[in-house]
Amino acid sequence: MKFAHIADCHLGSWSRKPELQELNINSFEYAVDKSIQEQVGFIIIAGDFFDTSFPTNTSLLSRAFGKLRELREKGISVYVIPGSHDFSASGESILKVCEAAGLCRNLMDLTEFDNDTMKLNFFHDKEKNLVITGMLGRRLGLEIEMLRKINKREFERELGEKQGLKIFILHTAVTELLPESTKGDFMESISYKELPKGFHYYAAGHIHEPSNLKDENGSVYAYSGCVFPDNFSEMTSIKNGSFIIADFDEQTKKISFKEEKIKFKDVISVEIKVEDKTAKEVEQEILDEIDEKDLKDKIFTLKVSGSLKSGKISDINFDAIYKIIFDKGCFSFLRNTHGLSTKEFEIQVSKADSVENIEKEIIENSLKEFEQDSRKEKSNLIYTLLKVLDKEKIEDELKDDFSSRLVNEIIKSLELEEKFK
Ligand SMILES: [Mn+2]
Repeated sequence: MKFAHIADCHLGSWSRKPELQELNINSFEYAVDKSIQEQVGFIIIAGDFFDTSFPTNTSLLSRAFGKLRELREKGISVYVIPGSHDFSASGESILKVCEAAGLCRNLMDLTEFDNDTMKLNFFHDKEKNLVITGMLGRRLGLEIEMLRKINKREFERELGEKQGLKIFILHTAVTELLPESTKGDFMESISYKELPKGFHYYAAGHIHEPSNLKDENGSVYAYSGCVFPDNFSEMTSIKNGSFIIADFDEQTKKISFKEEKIKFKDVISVEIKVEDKTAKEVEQEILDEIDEKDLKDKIFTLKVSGSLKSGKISDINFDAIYKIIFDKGCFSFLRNTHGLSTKEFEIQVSKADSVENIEKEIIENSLKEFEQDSRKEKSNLIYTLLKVLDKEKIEDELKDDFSSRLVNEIIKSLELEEKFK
């Protein structure tokens, strides 16, 4: 039985870069087409299928749904779990809509969780001789606590009684599979050794770089990688997307798999450190770098960081730089100057490279004066509220409906149901 393992599609991401948003969805379509070609029996999407729990871009949605429909018509099942991005505390999300339309099976409902206990049920696809379950991803790695609450002995016993290909889907950071680039960053993670045993394949999402390991029983733990880099730093480090085609041998009960690259464009990256240079010198250095490069049809990333000796950041003529880049036929240009400051105006410029990291920095700084114990509690509260209040009103949704949806999500997220009965 062949199957595809896809994760972190983040459909709807790159909303300010339409050409990259298009490549992002192309990448997902490519992964599906390739899976059909490979005659897989089913496809796993291990979280962050969409970039938000309620995407509103209808052309994007119809393309995504169109692909899912194609799969259904070919008898290829799709199993999904929500990830940290398309998770919603109320369970209301686009994935629910997909499932109701019969386009995928959202395994989130296999989880029975309250604060003390955690029970995970199995889904049995008899036709495909498949036993599958999954644990959704939540923000800040909150799902790790849930994973640790599974009664493993009971769960493994139940699993042992079942026949067929056994798969566990997760959207969480596995310690042994963290990429080099995240070492040193604080990231909640769980060792693969702590996960319930007995599955043939652990289909993981959340870490966008592909990696895998095999344990002593031959079980495979794998990140398929994202289908397309999701931000500036991933564009410079990961550069292209990937997914996995796996094959389960019914006789030997062994899994073999190969990583499929998804690449439509080359990425060229330049990084300039400006220490002890004037704005004009930096501008010239950028121009010299560009001059040497063949940017035709490429994605070009430019990172400028450090503190200028003299001159203002605005003295660097980025308009002229843009023009030259696009005259060279560049497909998409990404610039990162967050780490650039000037000695003339010492402004605190965040070195964080994503909105999430900037939020994190601000929150951590503001919590410094609190005791260690209450800090964790307060930061959980802030992140929960941030996540819920991040929602936007859906087109045509009435104001009242929107606000009551928000209030309900807050009550649910903060577990205040008792008080608002
Ligand atoms: Mn992701």
